[in-house]
Amino acid sequence: MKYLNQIEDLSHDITAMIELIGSFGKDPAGGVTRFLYSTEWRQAQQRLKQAMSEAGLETRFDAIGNLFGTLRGSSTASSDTILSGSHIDTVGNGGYYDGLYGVVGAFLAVKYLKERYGTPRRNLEVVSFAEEEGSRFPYAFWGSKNLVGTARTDQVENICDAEGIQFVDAMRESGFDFRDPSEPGRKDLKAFVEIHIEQGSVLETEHKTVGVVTSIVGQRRLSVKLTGQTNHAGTTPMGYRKDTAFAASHMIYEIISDAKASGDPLVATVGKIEVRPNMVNVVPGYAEFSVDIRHTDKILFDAFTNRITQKLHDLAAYHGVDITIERWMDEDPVQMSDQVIAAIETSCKNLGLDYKVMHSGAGHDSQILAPFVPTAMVFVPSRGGISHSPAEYTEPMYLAAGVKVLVETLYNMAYQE
Ligand code: HGY
Ligand code: MN
Ligand code: MN
Repeated sequence: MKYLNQIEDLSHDITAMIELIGSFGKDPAGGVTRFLYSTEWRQAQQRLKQAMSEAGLETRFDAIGNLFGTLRGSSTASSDTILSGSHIDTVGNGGYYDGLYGVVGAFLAVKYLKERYGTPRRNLEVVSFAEEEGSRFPYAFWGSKNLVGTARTDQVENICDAEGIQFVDAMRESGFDFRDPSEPGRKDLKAFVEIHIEQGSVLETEHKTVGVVTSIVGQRRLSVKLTGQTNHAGTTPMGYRKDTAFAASHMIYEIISDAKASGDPLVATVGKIEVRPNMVNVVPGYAEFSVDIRHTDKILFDAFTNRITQKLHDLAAYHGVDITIERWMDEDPVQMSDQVIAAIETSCKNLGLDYKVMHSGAGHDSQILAPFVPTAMVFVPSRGGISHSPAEYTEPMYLAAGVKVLVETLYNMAYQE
């Protein structure tokens, strides 16, 4: 579609909108924190809804707080919908672009197509998923899992955040509630395309403008809890201790050493550690740490997970501490749709963009939709490969390139025969 090259520079609109919506949750020290069902989360969703309404899209929230903006198609016979979007929530003190770029990019792409080409044949829909990160509560992909119908009430009805606020209370105080479990997942979705920052350094290193994502890593998150014996740091001989800090550090050393020995693309991360009572002169009787494990290959993914799980139990026995291991996230590696991958590659070629076909080391809503809806992703470079950090940044020209690929792809999917 040639008009794209005449379209005024998208990058100004994209950066302005990311700044506008991204300001909800802006941390004075830099970075952004916009957790599910927080005040800043509600403000961001409401401001997005207003912008989508002003652009003439039909807007609505679903039961749990996913926001949709729809451009109705002309062929009333076909209730086919082409969906694009990403998540509005962030990690703690994260960046401006993770998730929000995909929401803003989808909105601006549909807005441009409406202004330039009017009513599409099929419905075009923008989604701002309520939550993807699993940052506030120990549950990830709450938004996209409710869209496809795999989220379950029992998974969240007894969880709370670090302040002890119940998930259900936070949801209802935001004006949302569980969806009707008897309601089936959407059947009208014919494709989902998500644009997202790469959050790694491959595109920048290889000087590529765009990435076309063919698969998304499997991802597991464990919460390991150790119970030993709280005791006096001065009067408890070393041989008499049930020291959970020592046990945890031994376990963490073994996990990371095994991951290093396993080699790429396996990654394992211990991002959260807590000991109690966390006093300088007390042997800690309780320790808790997180483990985030990812791999593209299911067999090797399972082998590593099983191996370190056994090792954790063996080390707990060696240190004389009790252990519980809760696996609160468990997503297999997922292949994207060949049909949608091909559509995105065609768009890149039509636009003369230098692209790379690649896998994603980060998790995304696309991995939740892919088993139900033909899905693929478009990456744009992250400066220095940095993400989940206030230093997260992508040059405006790359932001624009990603949106142009999306405009071209959505045009071919929604306006053509
Ligand atoms: O953790 C991830 O991969 C994603 O950013 N939620
Ligand atoms: Mn993301
Ligand atoms: Mn993220």
